[in-house]
Amino acid sequence: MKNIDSYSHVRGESLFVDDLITRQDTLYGLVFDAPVAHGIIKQIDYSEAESIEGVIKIFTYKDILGENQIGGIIPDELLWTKNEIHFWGQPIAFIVATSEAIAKKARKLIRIEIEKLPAITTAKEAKAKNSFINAPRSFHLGDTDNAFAHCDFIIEGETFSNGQEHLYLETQGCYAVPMENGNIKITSSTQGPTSVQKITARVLGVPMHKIEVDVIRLGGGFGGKEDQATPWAVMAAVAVQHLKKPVKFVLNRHDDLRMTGKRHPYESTFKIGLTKDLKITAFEAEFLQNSGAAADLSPAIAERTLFHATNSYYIPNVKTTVLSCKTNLPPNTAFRGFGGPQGMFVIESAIAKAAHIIGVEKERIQEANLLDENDTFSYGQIATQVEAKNTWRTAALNFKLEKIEHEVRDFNAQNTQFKKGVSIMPITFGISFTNTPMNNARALVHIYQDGSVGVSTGAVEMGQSVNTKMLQVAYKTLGIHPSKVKLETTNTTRVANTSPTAASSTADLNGKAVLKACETLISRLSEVAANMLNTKAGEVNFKNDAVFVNNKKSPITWEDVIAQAMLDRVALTENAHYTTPVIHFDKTKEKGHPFAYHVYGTAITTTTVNCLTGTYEIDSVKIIHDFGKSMNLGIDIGQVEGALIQGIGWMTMEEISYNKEGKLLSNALSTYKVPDIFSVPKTVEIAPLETKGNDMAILKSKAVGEPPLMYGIGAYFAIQNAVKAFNPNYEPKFHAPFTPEKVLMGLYE
Ligand code: MTE
Ligand code: LUZ
Ligand code: MOS
Repeated sequence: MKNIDSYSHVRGESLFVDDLITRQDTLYGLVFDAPVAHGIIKQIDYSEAESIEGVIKIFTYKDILGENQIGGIIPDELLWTKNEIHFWGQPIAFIVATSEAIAKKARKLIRIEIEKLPAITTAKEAKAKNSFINAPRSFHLGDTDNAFAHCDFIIEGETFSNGQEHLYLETQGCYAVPMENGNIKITSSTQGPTSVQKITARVLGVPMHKIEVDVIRLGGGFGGKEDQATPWAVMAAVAVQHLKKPVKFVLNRHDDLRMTGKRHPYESTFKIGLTKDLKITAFEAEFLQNSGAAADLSPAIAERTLFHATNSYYIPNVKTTVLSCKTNLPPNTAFRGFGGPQGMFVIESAIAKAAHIIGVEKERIQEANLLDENDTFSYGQIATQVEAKNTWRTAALNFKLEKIEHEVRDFNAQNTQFKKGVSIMPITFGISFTNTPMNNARALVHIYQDGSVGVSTGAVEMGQSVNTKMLQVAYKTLGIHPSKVKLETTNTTRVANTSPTAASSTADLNGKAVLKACETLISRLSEVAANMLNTKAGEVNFKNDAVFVNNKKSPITWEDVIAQAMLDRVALTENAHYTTPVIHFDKTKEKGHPFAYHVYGTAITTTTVNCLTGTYEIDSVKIIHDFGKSMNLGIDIGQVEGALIQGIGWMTMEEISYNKEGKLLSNALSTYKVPDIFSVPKTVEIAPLETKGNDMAILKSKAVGEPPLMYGIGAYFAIQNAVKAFNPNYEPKFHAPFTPEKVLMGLYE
């Protein structure tokens, strides 16, 4: 089954926000944003900008009829700021003009006077100044103090991992159109149509039913449109409310890079304790999350850092704390992995440092501590269907790890200018929104009277091919040809109160709802068919567009049954609601069973470092991944490849840079390097692990969107091993990304 979008994608026919046919009277929006990171607005003069022909109106906080509040988890973020500026790029006003060019011209004519205040740009500074988003969170397991007292080795250290720009190919954008009676229809490039609807209604001061949000598809989201697609849609909607004309607002790349939040940088400290047999008996970490100027999703992301702080290792005594530090950067936000990767980089760094000091290979410590069946995670969930050791051993065996390591040692013995390094990166990732109530979804399935089918869900297609998976669930359950099923746009009027497309859970949650709806339809249609064939409903089933009785093909087709159902006045529409069973979490105790299941895998990464220049190539990444029973291996392998490269980018080359004043310096693709075809590994091999799958995964096909990003962490340690092979004096540092500059300094320190 191919991705159902591939045909229109390669022909350039797929529709995105910017492709919509606009109404003749459409106006264009542009944000005027703060030119400093922290300060008090003394005065703004819009008069010159407003006087330009074609400028219709410049909107500010004064024009908000509802609440000037767009915060999701915590109400701490204004749509347009009033008099205080909290980050460089913070929206102050919204220019609406007859063209984008005119709006741009007007923006340059706005005069602003600001009293500058000192800006906090790092999490450490924020901590020193007691600047936090919310109270810290801590997870505890066992007794670390007691365990450290009995360790043979105790190693402490610190780590830094930088932010990461989402760089979705399609920038943020929306098109808001006035309908009758003050209703507004917004087409948005959002992962969270319901968030857009809810916050728009709040800011406009109207009930949610007045706002319809439609999402065709996204040219990538990667978490960057889970919360941060909302403000642009709300701004356009405020303008529509006042002007009663359609407003289009698609951010240009510079504005998008400057005004939106990114993956959170983390500064962390760790303390790890091991016994002589290399068992990790205690682990403590403090994670300083650079949250930016408002909460956004930071508290949830911080929480996931704690969930993944021990990766796929069993550590009996754990104490982890995360502090969401408030700084004067754009509010950082969801990014594939959602705080998990930042947590996992710290434990991997702790193990690497311990290995260096003890004088053993990192992989010996890793292997000695892999999770086993019935081990307890620090948050109290008992690990079941664990594949940590299985993926590790399968990778070592299938990819001939010993041979790889032998070849690397040989190579390093024979070469001085070039050195190779290998690393092994096991991963585990919990599947479910960690906020239990969010684990729900609905599907609305219509069978039309000609037998064709329309499926609506809360799932947003953003390149991960969730629509293809939904279509697979529908056609398989209904027993009809895939061409009979169409996936509708994601629309709040058809499927309401949805969770965002996120947490890798979209296919599971929405797929289960589709399954439920289709099963109900089939049981109803079985009665119709049984009547037609003078048999019992229990003996009827639907397959290959035909009706089968006791598995023998009858002369009756799918279309015949639908036609008869119409005559019998049988409902051909079904709406189903699914919630994940089993899961729960008690935040007062920080214990529970938050995840439906975990995904596992192991990657072996090999790199070659040029020890004259500090540049490096990733030779190969070989992965054994736990897909459960993949329902579409082509799509799932594509997800692993994409996530892996994105993870390698984060760990090796993507360097977000703000200056001391909080200005984004890496504000273009000339100053921010993302992986291209030349920097991807020369070989990528991904093999599925044979497992039983999990009943809470859709058709036993496990969630795949985020977990493989963390294979990219392996690249950091492979490069580090190559540096160690060249320079015996190198003191391992854990400061990502490991750019060629840092490699070069490491080679010659
Ligand atoms: N794949 C593509 N092509 N584009 C994306 O934006 N987002 C990722 C992942 N894969 C993304 C992607 C993220 S952050 C998540 S949470 C999942 O897809 C969401 O989709 P799923 O829940 O259907 O896996
Ligand atoms: N979003 C969210 C997420 O709101 N909750 C989560 O647990 C989550 N996990 C991963 C990615 N996005
Ligand atoms: Mo993904 S970070 O859950 O959008």
